[in-house]
Amino acid sequence: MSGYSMNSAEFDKSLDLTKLKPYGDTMNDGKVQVSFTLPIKNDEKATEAAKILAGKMGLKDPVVALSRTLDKEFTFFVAYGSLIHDVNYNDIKVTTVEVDTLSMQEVDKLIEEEVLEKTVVVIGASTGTDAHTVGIDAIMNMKGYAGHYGLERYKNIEAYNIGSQVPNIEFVRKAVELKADVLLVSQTVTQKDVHIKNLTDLVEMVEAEGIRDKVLLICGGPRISHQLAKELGYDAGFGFGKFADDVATFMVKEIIKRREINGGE
Ligand code: B12
Repeated sequence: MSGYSMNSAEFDKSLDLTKLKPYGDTMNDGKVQVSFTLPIKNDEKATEAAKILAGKMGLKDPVVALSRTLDKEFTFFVAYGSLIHDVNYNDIKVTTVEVDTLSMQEVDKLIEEEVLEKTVVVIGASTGTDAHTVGIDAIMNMKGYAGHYGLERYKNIEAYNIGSQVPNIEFVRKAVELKADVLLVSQTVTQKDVHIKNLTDLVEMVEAEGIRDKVLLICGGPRISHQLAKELGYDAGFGFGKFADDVATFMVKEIIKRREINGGE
């Protein structure tokens, strides 16, 4: 029977969150699709190699749905099958930024009422060798992104976006010069873990400069999670689907919280 035709009671019974599997068109069928490239020419033997590899990935009854020649010696494959693995959803623990996101107006009001200085100074960049600007622009630019205004538009935030491929040392110097309250770092390229090394270097520089406890250090990017950020010594990390209002809410609430802990300093 297809999952689509089940009523909700039957549906609930066949869903076991302790053994969660991908859903194709029937509950628990485990259907997935994978794509990859092999450095071999596109022929029958290549398709067989792709099928065997898909089987070794844990796909039962794999089928190669597409093999496309990329070059004389490279072939792209799409294969599908039923995943033999499952996951216990109930056992999963994830560290996330826990704040109820406020609107731009609410954040501005909170700064006005609760933060002693007039404005919160924020400096942002894509640092190291990373040339991607669109992510940090999405968070900072006046016009914003996907219907969320960027930090430059906030009345009580002084935002400085200093671009991409900014050396960490220059970024830290600028933060000191501007007396920044918040440092925002964007990292998009994660090949060979280049982001880990760069983010670690930055934390070390901020510490060496003696400003670590005076600033909020926040990183973001498509493959950045809050958990990774915390592990690397950052105060928070924001990834895919996060916007200026999420980070603005976090930073302002965190500044207020820290001020309260330090007795209003
Ligand atoms: C546009 C683009 C480029 C442009 C960048 C132009 C520019 N001015 O930015 C150009 C052509 C220059 C480029 C170059 C390269 N790119 Co490129 N690029 C892309 C592409 C197509 C889109 C990225 C993008 O703009 N996303 C849109 C933004 C809005 O999304 P976002 O960055 O995730 O940002 C959101 C969140 O992550 C978060 N966020 C991001 N940063 C921050 C920071 C903070 C503080 C916070 C709070 C939140 C936050 O908020 C944003 C809004 O929700 C992606 C593929 C893709 N479709 O994603 C590849 C991609 C990122 N590029 C890639 C690569 C490999 C490169 C190159 C190395 C290629 C090469 N061999 O030369 C070079 C990099 C050179 C370098 N030194 O950095 C890979 C990265 C793989 C990896 N994981 O390492 C990707 C994934 C393509 C791929 N599939 O291979 N690229």
